[in-house]
Amino acid sequence: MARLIIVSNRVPIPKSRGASAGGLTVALRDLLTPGTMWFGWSGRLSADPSLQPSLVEARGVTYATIDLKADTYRGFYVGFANGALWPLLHFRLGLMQYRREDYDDYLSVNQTFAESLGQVVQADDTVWAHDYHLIPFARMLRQQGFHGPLGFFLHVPFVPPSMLEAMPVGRELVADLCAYDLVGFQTEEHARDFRDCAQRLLGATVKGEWVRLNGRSMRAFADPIGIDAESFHHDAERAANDNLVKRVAGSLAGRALAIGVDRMDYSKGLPQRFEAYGRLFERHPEHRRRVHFLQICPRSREEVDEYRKLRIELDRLTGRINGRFSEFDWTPLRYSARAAPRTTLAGLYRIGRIGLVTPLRDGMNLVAKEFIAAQADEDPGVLVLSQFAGAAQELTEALIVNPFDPDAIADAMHHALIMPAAERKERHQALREKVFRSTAQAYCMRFMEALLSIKAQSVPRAVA
Ligand code: GDG
Repeated sequence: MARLIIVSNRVPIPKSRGASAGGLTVALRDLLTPGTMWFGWSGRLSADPSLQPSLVEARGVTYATIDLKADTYRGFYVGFANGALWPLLHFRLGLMQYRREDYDDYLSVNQTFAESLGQVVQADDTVWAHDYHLIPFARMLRQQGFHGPLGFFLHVPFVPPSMLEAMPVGRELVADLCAYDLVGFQTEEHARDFRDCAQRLLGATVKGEWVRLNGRSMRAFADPIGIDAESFHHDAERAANDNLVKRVAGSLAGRALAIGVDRMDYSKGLPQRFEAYGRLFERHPEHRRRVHFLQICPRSREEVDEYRKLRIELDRLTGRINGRFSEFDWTPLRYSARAAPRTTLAGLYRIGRIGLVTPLRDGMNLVAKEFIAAQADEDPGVLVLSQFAGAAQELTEALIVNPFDPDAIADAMHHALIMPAAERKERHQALREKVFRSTAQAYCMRFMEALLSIKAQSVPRAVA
């Protein structure tokens, strides 16, 4: 029977019935029908791991995982994927730390994935791999003899040729992406940048969304990811009874809440956002004592030096802002490195008068969409959104800001705080419609349709 096999670095094996699902599981939920397989790393390291995946079944879905070797994993994950690729793809060349041995480990883990999946994949399966950890995977799975449809979705941005050239193995990465049949990007800009790289760096022929290289064609298209807006909206409504949400609402004592929710990552523009919040009180002192900013930023990737440095920087900035503006009965900035339960998060967005989403660069940014979905239609909050989040391509009725300009963010916060209810509702109505239309389900369906329609065409496929 034809199966879909999803491949990602980590595999979200459901732990218990009530456990809350992670990002990718929520996005792909509609595809997790009985018979589907999800393949990837178990999260365990061992000295001599087996290539034979261990299988766990939950609700008809098979979760197939393998262990990895500790030193190879470090080079793959900490070294190449997050020490070189992540900064590159977020336009941070200065943070890119490329080492040949890390790239070798990256290739080696991809090879292990391909060989292991090669043991269980069947000729009529369809394979969909996710994210920057798995760029060479298609080429290697092909070498295992798999000829079925092979798709890939890049959750993070892509870069233009002039930037990709700084990566010593940039050409190899683009060529490896071309080994997929279909590559999805969050925005048209990212898809175009990839096609430009294929053309400029490899001499590929590009026609529309099709790229032809060495006699074979693949398609690179935009497929913006979404959320399950309906259920998130209901979660937010129900969360009015959540104890933590009630406590936070009570603690505001009538002040407006500005809320930010981000993994603690340097791409999210957190220092600039904190700086901007201080500027708000300098430029618009009438808001002193009238607003609280709550930033939730669970720690992330602390094995990578740059993330540890960010934490120290945020601690320092929080101290500085609170030291400068606090009064005995008002602390302007609350910042927590602990993760909040998902329902609590939904409830907190809902009581937010401002949603602050100001990444310096972001594939999409689901927080922007969650903030919109959580709002009460009759009294909605205002989204302040970075022009460099993929979400800004769709959510044009938000207050769009340049995240490198703290004064601009401060002015947008001021604008949001004084915005008349009629304008808030009008903007919200337009945003809500988009978030409820461009859902996770729509994202999955678009991708699967595109992938399966490529399969239906003859091989080799012509561009002309
Ligand atoms: C990558 C791309 C792209 C955050 N804090 C808590 C928490 N979260 C949840 C949010 C949201 C998710 O994590 C973060 O998603 P983002 O899209 O904002 O960002 P990345 O993690 O960087 O994701 C990004 C995404 O992939 C999908 O393609 O949009 O551009 O970088 O859902 O709500 N969830 C809970 N507690 C927290 O404290 N429960």
